[in-house]
Amino acid sequence: MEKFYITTPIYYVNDKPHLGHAYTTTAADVIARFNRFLGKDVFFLTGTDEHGQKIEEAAKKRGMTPKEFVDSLVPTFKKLWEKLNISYDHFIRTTDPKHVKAVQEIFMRCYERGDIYLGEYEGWYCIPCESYYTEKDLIEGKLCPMCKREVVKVKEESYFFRLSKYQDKLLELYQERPDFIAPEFRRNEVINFVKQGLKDLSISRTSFKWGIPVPINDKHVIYVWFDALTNYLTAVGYPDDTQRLNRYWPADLHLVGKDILRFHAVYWPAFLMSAGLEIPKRVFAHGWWTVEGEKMSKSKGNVVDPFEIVEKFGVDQVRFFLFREVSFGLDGDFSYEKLVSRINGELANDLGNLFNRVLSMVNKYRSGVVPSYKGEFTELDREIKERALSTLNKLEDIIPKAELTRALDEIWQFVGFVNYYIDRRAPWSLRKEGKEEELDTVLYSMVESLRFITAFLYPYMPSSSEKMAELLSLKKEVSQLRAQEFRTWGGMKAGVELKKREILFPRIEYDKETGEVKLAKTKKG
Ligand code: ME8
Repeated sequence: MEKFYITTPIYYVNDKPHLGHAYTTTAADVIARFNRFLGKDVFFLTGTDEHGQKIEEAAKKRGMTPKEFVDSLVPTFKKLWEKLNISYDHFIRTTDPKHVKAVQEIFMRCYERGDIYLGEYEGWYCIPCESYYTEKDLIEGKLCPMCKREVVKVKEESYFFRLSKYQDKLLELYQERPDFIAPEFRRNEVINFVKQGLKDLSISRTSFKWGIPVPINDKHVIYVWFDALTNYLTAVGYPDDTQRLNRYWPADLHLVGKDILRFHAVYWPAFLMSAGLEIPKRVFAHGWWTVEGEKMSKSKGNVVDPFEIVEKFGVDQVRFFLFREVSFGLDGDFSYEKLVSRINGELANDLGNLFNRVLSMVNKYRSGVVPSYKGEFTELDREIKERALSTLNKLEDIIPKAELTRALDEIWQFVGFVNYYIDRRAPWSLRKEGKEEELDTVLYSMVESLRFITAFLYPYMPSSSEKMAELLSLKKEVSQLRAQEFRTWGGMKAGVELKKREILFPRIEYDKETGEVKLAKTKKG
């Protein structure tokens, strides 16, 4: 069985999870679910990044040990993933003893290769971003170029990784494997960055203790990024479980936000080359969300709390919105109005109404029982069939590449086509004209199309898809549906009794002043 190993970043455990975190993880979930649907052996990893200076400082402020502090924070992430219906296979923590061992092992491999040496680091460091900067990177000589907070001067003994040695090898990698970094414009950014020249990277610190000790010198702890990136190896058995490692490594897809692409597409492959390990197949960087035109920030008080929006609007409504509203890969803007408009317009009207129409017509003309297919009568009968099958082919091509918005467009075109098919084939007219055989084919085609839509939407909206499957009386749970059941038209069994209609996506009203969400008075869909 083909494998598919997909990862999210491991999140900084002391940041309260916000929409941005939910975004990366939900995207990974969509891709993981789709790959399971394709019949692959999926391993989907997420977790928490728990070492570093800022955690040590935050724990101290609270009078806790760093370990007590991080232990108290992990459950919030796990709760959020449950709420968002995230089907991860493993949750890794960088404080896991196995991980500590893996990081020390890879450090030593690079060291033995001659790629790590002791020196002195003098420069600037942003504690919240855990990133090093040179003087010229800074804004106004003192602010971090990423988060715009004040940086601190660091001067200390440090181990360095010979990143400069890997400059040409990295450029070769990007040339030989054009798919390694996506989207394309991000790939170009990375190539330009590397062409400007790479400096050796400081990979250890001595001024604090909360980290993984350098095995040959316990005055030093390993730089959090060297530590964090290694999680992708730890989770698949590195260094001891070679069977598991050979099964899953290299990772098929690292999904990250644009801010951490450099770590994944430059530093990470260099570390792996040095350690003699294979390079992941692809790193995809998505864009960032702003909120009503502004950067999300605690000080502005506009951080979107994923727990709250899921509670108010529904998990699938939020999941759908994230990939429908903004082309995955680009930056986008969140607003409550846009969310409500997608829910009412596309979920309640386009999709919800489609289910209602089909169920009520099968109910009216065939007492709720799926008729048998009597062959094609018109060009449209052929077209609906072809479109269902070709949509699946397209999804198969684009979802594994993380083109989540394009894939949803394809699905929505099919939803639109099914609505169009019903309007044009007008079952009510066929009834009037006494064309009962033709009516059977049209009703069957409508129901069979819903079966395809249920499967197509499963990765994006798993619990709604489950409800759709119940309405269609599909025997299997949606998570057990497999692409091979959708290779030919006709999987829906004749004689099956459909369930009564149910409102899949209620229309809602949102009061901007109070933040209250109500069901809309005129219910459609
Ligand atoms: O970077 N819009 O963790 P992190 C979209 N621990 N995505 C956003 C966002 C926004 N406004 N804000 C943040 C780390 N993100 C490291 C990772 S991996 C070996 C170590 C995304 O908790 C961001 O792009 O800061 C990134 O993918 C994830 O949230 C980062 O989370």
